[in-house]
Amino acid sequence: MPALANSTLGQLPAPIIVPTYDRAAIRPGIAHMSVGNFHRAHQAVYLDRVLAMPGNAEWGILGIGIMDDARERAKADALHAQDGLYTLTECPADAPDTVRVIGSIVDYLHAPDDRAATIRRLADPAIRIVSMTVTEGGYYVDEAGQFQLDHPTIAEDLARDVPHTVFGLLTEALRLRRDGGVGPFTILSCDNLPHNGHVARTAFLSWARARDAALADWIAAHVTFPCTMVDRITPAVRDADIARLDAASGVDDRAPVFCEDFIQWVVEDSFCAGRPPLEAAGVLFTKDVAPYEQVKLRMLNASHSMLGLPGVLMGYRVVSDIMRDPDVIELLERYLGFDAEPLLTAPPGMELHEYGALLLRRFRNQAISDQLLRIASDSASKLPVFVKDTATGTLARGGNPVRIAFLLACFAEYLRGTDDSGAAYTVAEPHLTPDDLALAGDADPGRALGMSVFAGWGLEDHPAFVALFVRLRRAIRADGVRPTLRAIIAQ
Ligand code: CS2
Repeated sequence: MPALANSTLGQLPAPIIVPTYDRAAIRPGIAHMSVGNFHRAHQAVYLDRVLAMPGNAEWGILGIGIMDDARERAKADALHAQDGLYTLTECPADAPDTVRVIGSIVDYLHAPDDRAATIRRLADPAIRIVSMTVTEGGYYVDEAGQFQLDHPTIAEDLARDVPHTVFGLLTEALRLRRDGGVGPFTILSCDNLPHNGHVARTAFLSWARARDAALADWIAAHVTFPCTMVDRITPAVRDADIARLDAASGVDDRAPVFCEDFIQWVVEDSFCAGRPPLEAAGVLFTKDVAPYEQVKLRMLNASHSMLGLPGVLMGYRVVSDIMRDPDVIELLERYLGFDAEPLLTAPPGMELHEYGALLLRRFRNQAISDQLLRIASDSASKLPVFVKDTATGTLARGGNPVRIAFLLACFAEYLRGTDDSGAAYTVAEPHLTPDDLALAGDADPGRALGMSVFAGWGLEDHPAFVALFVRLRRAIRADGVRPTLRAIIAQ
């Protein structure tokens, strides 16, 4: 098997699609902070398409790893060894997989190796956009829309000469750019958050203001923060997946990615230092991203939580398996049709019921085995983003809150770390505090609604909802998720 690198691109097995552009001529114009699998299956694909069109050589990607851990180190080593190349296996539901080598990441820095050098690199005038995928919980903006300056991670970072967080790295790079007369770059959030550009603006301006008010003023006046809606289901890649993907492709790739064939990116057209012609690569530019992101977060991502949290407790581990369960399909259809859709306004050209049907087809795709534990992970950050507005909206309009109460009850039970058959799984909840976990484990099942994840939901103002939540948690504990689900399904 050829090891993937620039020098072996010509020797790869025939069906593999390889970059046709001259990678040596490509220069980074976009820096991407935190190069996860999602970025590599999504934004990097759009840029790969842009680079294949003539005249766009200044829009390559400089990947930047920010986490100081062994996984990020290994990723940096793999991408360096492979000249930034990797295979992406796209898996349609009803056609053979396609393997393509993505060439848009032309350089990669592991920031913890030398953060001052990373900041200097971000001050290079050639970098005109800095995009980021740092997860829902990575913005440190609380339920009231305030940046958490007193969070230990942020407070420590503000005290450092050379900061570690994405906020500090970019702020210090913007200082160098201002002082050097270079001008700003656009900061482009690609995380699943409503108004992600506004959230990013709050986070960056708050960090900068706490560091240097004059610099914050300059950033506020010059940097733009477009909102985006991003979508492509991209499972986690475990060691067994690497072996499987490499055996199927015939390429020795240390960092392969796989995903569904669906892809969507809706972007607010507000770039302060230019942008690539992404519309020619399939990106939709619009003035108002909000309706697209609301629909995606409250339908797709919330449905995912609706599969992940009950599913893990029922013993399922992959989406394609749970999508064969008629009880779960009914739960999902009712959630979408009766809970989520009535509160949404479809963006132009979109019909909500069709969108919901397409989601179910995407989830049913047997060619990707997306992990329910991936989806369930960090639910403390995800539920406020994916489910809160549907919950508060349903309660406000006097709708039936039973499916939402069931989901929240499953979340509280999921935190115990064993499923209904007693099998243990790993609970990955980096944003829950020991106090939160104590509330979840309290003998009184209702106290779980006091966890920080539910701050600002106003659930305590709805005693009937609290009573329903308590009843469902007791039922799950006594009988398990399946009988509890069957009992509520017709309600
Ligand atoms: C998932 C998302 O992590 C999650 O909870 O819902 O990663 C989802 O797969 C993507 O947003 C799809 O675009």
